[in-house]
Amino acid sequence: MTSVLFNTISLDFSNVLDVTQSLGFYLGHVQPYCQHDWTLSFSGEPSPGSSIRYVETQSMQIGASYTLQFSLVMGCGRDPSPHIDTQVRLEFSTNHGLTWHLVKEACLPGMPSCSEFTAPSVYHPSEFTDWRRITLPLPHRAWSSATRFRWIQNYYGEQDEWALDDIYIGQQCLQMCHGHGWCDHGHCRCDPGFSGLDCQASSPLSSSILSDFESQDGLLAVWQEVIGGEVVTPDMGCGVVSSGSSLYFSKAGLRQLVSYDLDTEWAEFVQFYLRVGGDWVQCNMADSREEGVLLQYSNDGGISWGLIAEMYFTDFTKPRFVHYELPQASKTPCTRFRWWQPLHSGDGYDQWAIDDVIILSEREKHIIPMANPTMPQNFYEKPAFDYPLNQMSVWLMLGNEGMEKERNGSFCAPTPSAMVFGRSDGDRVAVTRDLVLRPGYTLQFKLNIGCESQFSASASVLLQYSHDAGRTWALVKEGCYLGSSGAGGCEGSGRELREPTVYATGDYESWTRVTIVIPRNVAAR
Ligand SMILES: [Ca+2]
Ligand SMILES: [Ca+2]
Ligand SMILES: [Ca+2]
Repeated sequence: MTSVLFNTISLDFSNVLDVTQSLGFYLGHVQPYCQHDWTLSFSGEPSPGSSIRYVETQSMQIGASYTLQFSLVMGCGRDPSPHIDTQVRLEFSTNHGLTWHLVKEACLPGMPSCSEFTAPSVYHPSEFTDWRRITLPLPHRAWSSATRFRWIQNYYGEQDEWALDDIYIGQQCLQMCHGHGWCDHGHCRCDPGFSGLDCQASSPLSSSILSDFESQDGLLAVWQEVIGGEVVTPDMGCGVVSSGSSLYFSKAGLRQLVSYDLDTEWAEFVQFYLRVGGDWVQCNMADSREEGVLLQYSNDGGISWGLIAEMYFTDFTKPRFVHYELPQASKTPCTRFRWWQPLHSGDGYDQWAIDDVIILSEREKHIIPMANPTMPQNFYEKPAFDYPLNQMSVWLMLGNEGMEKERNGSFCAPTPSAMVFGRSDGDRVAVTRDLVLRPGYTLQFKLNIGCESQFSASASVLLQYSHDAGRTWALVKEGCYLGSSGAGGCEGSGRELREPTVYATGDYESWTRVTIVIPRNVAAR
């Protein structure tokens, strides 16, 4: 007796013989579907007495460095049936179909021993309104001399069609083509814009995001995927998150926001405003940890995701500004970011909203002309000290700026472009021109005092504001400590402990970024 040992399947469904040798399917048809010429598609009404439809592979020899890749579309533009679970599950069996397991198990916050947070290999129509490629490295559990795979839909109505195309199961390609190509018998066929043996970006990618979500048009110019969310005005959704409209996630199915791939080699941080739940009855509160929002990055086109931050839902019951330094591993020529809510209780539950997302690269220094300070909201980063002309438009007055000649350029060696205050013993000050500020604006700068680690409060730098053309000055933020009586400085419901905007030698011996949300009383005029 002889047996054919399958260890590679590669199908574009143009050859029916290949298909029938590799796959067995129930209620599926090899036919054109949703702009693809040949596919394996599942359509039609459920037949009486049968509630499932599926496709199953032959038994295959699967080992280390095997991969599974396919294209999936669900509904092809038609909305899924409400209130039934029409998801398609991708499973494997190593005992001839006796028992089946998900190829990828869910790994969510709160679950023990998760190395990274991932969605399971269960596909919801909201993510597959058009053809999408999925690439999965095959886990150790799936290795055997006789592994089968199946795609299965347990429940469906007439409109819950789906189709598969371009199935590949076999040896992995180099770096999984970085998630930007098809793996074809071990070789990458790169997507447009990517090239080389392992599909690197052919030309440099954009390196910044500034998104204020003021209109639905143009959203997809900045974001690759907005699933389960839409731009809403302040009187809808969860209310004002930062300013004006926000991106509000409330729908059934997947809820995620994914950026395009960015060149983040010189990016430093990501910041945004987030709210989970809201004050109005229609915007209700998440009630478990998995219903919070995760911020993740991917260096391989979305195949795997590393964590930047978990936004725990109870921390965001009010709109909150957050700022995260990017981890070193997320700084590559091709990195994307996603905000993902792993679980929620369905359409109209556990809503969240995001606003004013900024990812900024050193390569794209910007300056907000003071003549037109209402341009990009709350954005105010790194005046271009390289260009003296720009300085003049920012600063009304500089006192003792520069260094004495013999020490010039010697301040804290690695400062290619900075404003240095080192002349004389008199006041050393930088005063901006008048700015129109609104609540929610942020102020950011990098600071270095003395370039030494010895603490001293005797030569602190104060950050102050004036509402009366410079006659009187007050700290942008007063300190707020336990037991402090100065209640005026402790605004907000949280009455959280807070440092004043006073910066002392020793705390700022290396260049340190300071980010301040402009308090309401400072923004008001
Ligand atoms: Ca095809
Ligand atoms: Ca906005
Ligand atoms: Ca819930």
